[in-house]
Formats: sequence, structure tokens, C-alpha cells
Amino acid sequence: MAHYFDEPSRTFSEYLFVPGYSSASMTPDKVSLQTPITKFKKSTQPVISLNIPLTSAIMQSVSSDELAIALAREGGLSFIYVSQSIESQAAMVAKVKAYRAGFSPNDTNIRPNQTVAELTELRKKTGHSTTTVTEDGSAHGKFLGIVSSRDIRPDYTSPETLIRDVMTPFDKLVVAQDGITLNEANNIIWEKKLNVLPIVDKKQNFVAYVFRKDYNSHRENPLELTDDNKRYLVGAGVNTRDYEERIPALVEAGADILCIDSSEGFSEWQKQTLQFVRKKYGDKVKIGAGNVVDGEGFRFLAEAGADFVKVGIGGGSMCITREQKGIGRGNATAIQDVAKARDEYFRETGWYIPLCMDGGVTFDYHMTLALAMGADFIMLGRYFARFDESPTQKLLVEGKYVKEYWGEGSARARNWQRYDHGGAGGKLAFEEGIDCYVPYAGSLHDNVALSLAKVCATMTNCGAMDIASLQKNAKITLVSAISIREGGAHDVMPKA
Ligand code: MZP
Repeated sequence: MAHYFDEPSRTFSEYLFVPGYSSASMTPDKVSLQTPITKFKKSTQPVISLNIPLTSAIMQSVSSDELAIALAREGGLSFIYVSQSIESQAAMVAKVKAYRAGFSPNDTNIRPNQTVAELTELRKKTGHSTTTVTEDGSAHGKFLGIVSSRDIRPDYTSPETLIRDVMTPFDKLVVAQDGITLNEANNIIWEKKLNVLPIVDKKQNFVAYVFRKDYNSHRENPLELTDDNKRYLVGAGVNTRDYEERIPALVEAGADILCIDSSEGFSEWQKQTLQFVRKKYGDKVKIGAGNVVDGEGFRFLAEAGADFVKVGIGGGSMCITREQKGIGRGNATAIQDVAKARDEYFRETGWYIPLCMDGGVTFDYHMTLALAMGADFIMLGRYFARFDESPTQKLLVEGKYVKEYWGEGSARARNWQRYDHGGAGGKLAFEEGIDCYVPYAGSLHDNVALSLAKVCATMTNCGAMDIASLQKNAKITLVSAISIREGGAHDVMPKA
């Protein structure tokens, strides 16, 4: 006889927190959202922790290098999408790693013997006006000067003019040597009243810029997630097909952590991929696996060597897996069940394996519920797709600004490796995700700040000042259908 679960499969909207005691000193600004992302042995510290419990989904329409930089600046982490060539994914990872907090890489470069017309074309492509003149036109070539918007007078400067005749040459610029700290660079900017300070190495090769305009943003982001060299942390998705080639390329490019991207993680393919990493790199390379929705699936991946386990099947906002295949589990039940198995595993082995709640986290309070139910961090697609920094187009549809969003199992992404069951060949036999729009919401910084303000406020109401105590002490209740109605504005006439 088939196995039947006693509990119905429940989702976050069916639960509410019941407040706990909060003392006068418990205020939202004092809440710590720091959280582990890699497994660790009892009484030791995880090798990697996040400063906020948010990661962005391994999706074409979400996790590009630009979003990764914006999210790391807030203290979270992106997993660059895997459904692209190994070369382009590794290039995206390298681009994030080239970005030292406060130091901007150069993506608009030109040779001195090129023309103003070529410069105009280049600027249209990159959207940046500060152009670096290097001997060979490469990003880290010998630095010869800068062309800024002030050097070219529109309608007056002939398009045929050579760059060498309009640029501010190297000997007229204030530059600093590589190795300078951000503080020292900012001091020079203020003392010399500069807008930008170029950094060069000993051979005069270009390294990076420090911009005056970034000074405040850096000060506003004390939670920035960086490595020991002040470079932003970045993750990358991998699949269970080309991992032998893809993983070394991503590691070489500087990825700090990997995650197997699959709609269903309780499989021999995941075990083989994890074993490949352990054999080749030991514990040096960190890799998460998933997705699973019950204790059995969790234990399989834990024993196979996963650094974290991702939870959730069929709950994603654009996902139609449950409709297509009848497979999945309500997110709340899934995370509760897996967290129970994780805690048992910890008691048995002394290894704590962080859990990631992935997909279907819709309202901000769902984040808090997921954390309280045992998730250590959350992965979001729809949420991040709405922001300026996501890689998709912003469009005006029926009078409202939207951004494009599509599932990895949609015909548009054609990420068959995520859904395939192995064997020879590989194709997307039927769709498991849709191509859609999400309402445009503005900047990642503003939205993440607002969401986390709500998370911290709820935690304070629960008497929890960090995620571990929320998991231990939260009081959570199921709600009836009628009380869900009571939870919104009701029996009043809202003004339009
Ligand atoms: P959401 O945050 O938009 O609700 O869900 C994002 C998650 O949905 C991803 O992290 C991934 O696990 C899952 N996903 C991505 N593509 C599909 C699909 O095409 C999907 N069905 O379910």
C-alpha cells in the first residue's frame, strides 16, 4: 500500500505568529539576521555565513552579475544561473569577484587611436560615461587616460576626433596604487576634490575606480557580504550533467559556493555530483543540493555530502510542476518536516546542515515564518525579478510597469537539465514553468530594507533577537479560513 502522510500539505498563508514577551531593550534595530549557509560541526563556526537570510534564485530571469553585486552589497548572496554556457556563467562569476566593495571594475574601455564616434557607440552599449583609455583597449591594459562626459561637447566635437585628443591623460590625473584601502582612497578623493580616483598597479595597468558618488552607498551598507580581500561573495548553480567541466570553471572563476539546480533532488545524479566535488576538492569547495520536501530526501543529501539542503517542490510562483506531474508538497509542511530531520541528524552526528526554503515565499511575513519553521535562509525568484537590477526587460503593460519573469522549466529557458531524469540525450518534454510578468518594484536596496524591517519587527514581537532563538521560541498557530479574512482590512470601504 502507498504511504499516506497524516498531515495535510500546508503552506505559509495558513499560519500566524502568536506574540512572545519582548523586553524594552528588544528593538528591531538590534536584531541580528546573520545565518549559516554551510554545514558546521557542533561548537564550531560555519565557513560561510550570510549577513541577511536572502539568496536569489538560480534563474535566467533573476541572478545575473548585476543582481549578485546589488544583493551582496545588502549582505545576501546570488547563485548565478546555470542555464547558459560554462564560459558565460564563469564570466559572470568573475565579474562579481572583480568587484571589490567600493572599488568599481571598468567595463567601458577604448584605445587612444579610436574615434569619438566609436566611443559614443560603446557608451550606448555599457550605459557608463567614464571611459578608460588603455594602450590595447582591454579592461586591465596599460592605463593612458580617462574620457568623461565633460571631455566631449555634443554637437561640437567631431565624431572623427581621436580619443587621444580629448582624453585627460595619465600625467594630469591623480591616481593611487593597488593595495590602497577604501578609507585611504576616500580620503584622497575628499582632499583633492576628485569625482573619481583610478587605481593602477606597479606597471601602470588599470585596476579599478573609486567613485565619490559611491562613498555614501558604501557607508549605508555595513552588512556587505565580502571575503577576506573585500570582494563580494557569489554563488553559482550547477547541474548534474556537465558538472565535470562546469564546476572546475566556476571554481577557477572564483565562485564561493555552488548549488545543484534541480527540481527534484532525491536522486542518484545529485549523489554523483556531490561525490565528484568531494573527491576532487575535499571540503574546500562548498556545494548545496536539492530540492527535497521530506526527511528521507534530506538525509540522503546530507549523507551524500551536501553543505546545505534546499527545500521546496512545486511552490514557485511561476511553477506548474504540481499541475503537470502531481508532485510537490506545501512549503510550510515541507520545511517543518525537513527541519525535524535536520535536527535529528544534528543530534546524531553533531553536524548542523543549513536549510534553504526555496520558492513560493510570497509575502514578507512568509520569510519570517520560513525562518521560524527551521529554514536558515530563503531563496527567492519572483521577489528579486521585480527590481531594477534583475536582468530582464522593464515594460509598460496596460498602463503599469512590469518586468519579465520566466521559469527555468518554461519553453523560454529550456533548462531541460533541471527537469531531466538522466540517460542519453536530454530534452524538455513538457513545460513545468510559465513565462510571465511581475510588477516592477524599484531598487533592490529599498525593497530589501523594507522587507527586512518587517522581518525584524516580527522577530522582536516574538521576543527573538536572532534567527536561532526565533526557531527555538516562536509560537505559531494554524489559522482558519475565516480568520485569514479577518487578517486583512474588512468590513470597511477602502478609499480607492
Ligand atoms: P518564486 O520565488 O518565484 O516563488 O520561486 C523561485 C523558485 O522556483 C526557484 O528558486 C526554483 O526553485 C523554482 N523554479 C524555477 N523555475 C521553475 C519552473 O520553471 C521553478 N517551474 O519552479
